[in-house]
Amino acid sequence: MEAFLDNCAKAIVAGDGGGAERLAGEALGSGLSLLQVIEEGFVRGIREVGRLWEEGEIFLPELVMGAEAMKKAMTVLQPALEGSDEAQESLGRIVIGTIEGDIHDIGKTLVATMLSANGFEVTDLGTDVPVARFIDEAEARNADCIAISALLTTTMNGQKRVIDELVKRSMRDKVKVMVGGAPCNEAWAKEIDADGYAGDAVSAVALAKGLAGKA
Ligand code: B1M
Repeated sequence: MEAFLDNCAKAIVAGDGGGAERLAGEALGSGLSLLQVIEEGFVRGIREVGRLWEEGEIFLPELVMGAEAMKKAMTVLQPALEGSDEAQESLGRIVIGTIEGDIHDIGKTLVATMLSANGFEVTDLGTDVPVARFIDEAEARNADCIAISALLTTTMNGQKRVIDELVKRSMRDKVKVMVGGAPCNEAWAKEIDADGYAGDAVSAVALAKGLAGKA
């Protein structure tokens, strides 16, 4: 198990898309927890890529290759995660996206997949989503919650702008707001008056259930 997870991480660090895809395929039929394979294998790898890049040990093309390998693995694993949905009663409607100016989507997509697999009706708006679009889509879909991902310190303030705009449109009491992404934390959520922060996909599901009163 340890060795398998190490190989998953190494494939991402090496930017080896073929290897990552193959290992993800092996994980499918192995009886291993797919979430564990993602978090302790592939995600560990992409975080290591980030660290190496930050420390100047690798360059942007290698960062991109690591991300591409990560996406290949997730493309294999995502349908299986979604497949854990057992046509349960909807726990609520969530509109999710990565805030404007930010194109990081791996974590956001994982959160969206897990929310959907756990019974929420999820509308994924993708990345680089303008503040107004979060609100327009939430209104159009009568969403219970807006979930905003931000991976950059330069874009996280957009999460606050969504909340400010909800207040301006007198919608704040109708829609919960949850935030997440690497630079965010509980203190930030409190500062911007969000309803909650989650640090990973599993706690995002727990938080969403709590906000929906279904914990
Ligand atoms: Co970028 N990048 N990147 N990047 N990148 C970071 C975020 C960075 C920390 C790297 C570093 O310096 N160590 C750094 C940000 C620094 C900062 O802001 N302080 C950075 C930078 C600077 C940049 C560029 C500016 C680089 C450049 O061009 N000079 C550029 C920005 C582009 C833009 O968005 N405008 C850029 C580009 C890229 C790539 C395109 C190469 C690629 C993204 C590919 C893609 O997403 N399609 C990329 C990657 C891969 C990373 C790192 C290495 C990994 C991100 C990732 O996918 N992690 C990242 C380093 C890091 O995060 N340590 C980095 C795996 C993922 C599963 O985790 O996204 O954290 P994460 O999601 C988690 C939790 O955060 C949480 O649950 C998820 C699952 O556990 N979560 C939520 C996430 N969203 C949530 C929402 C919720 C709840 C929980 O509710 C709403």
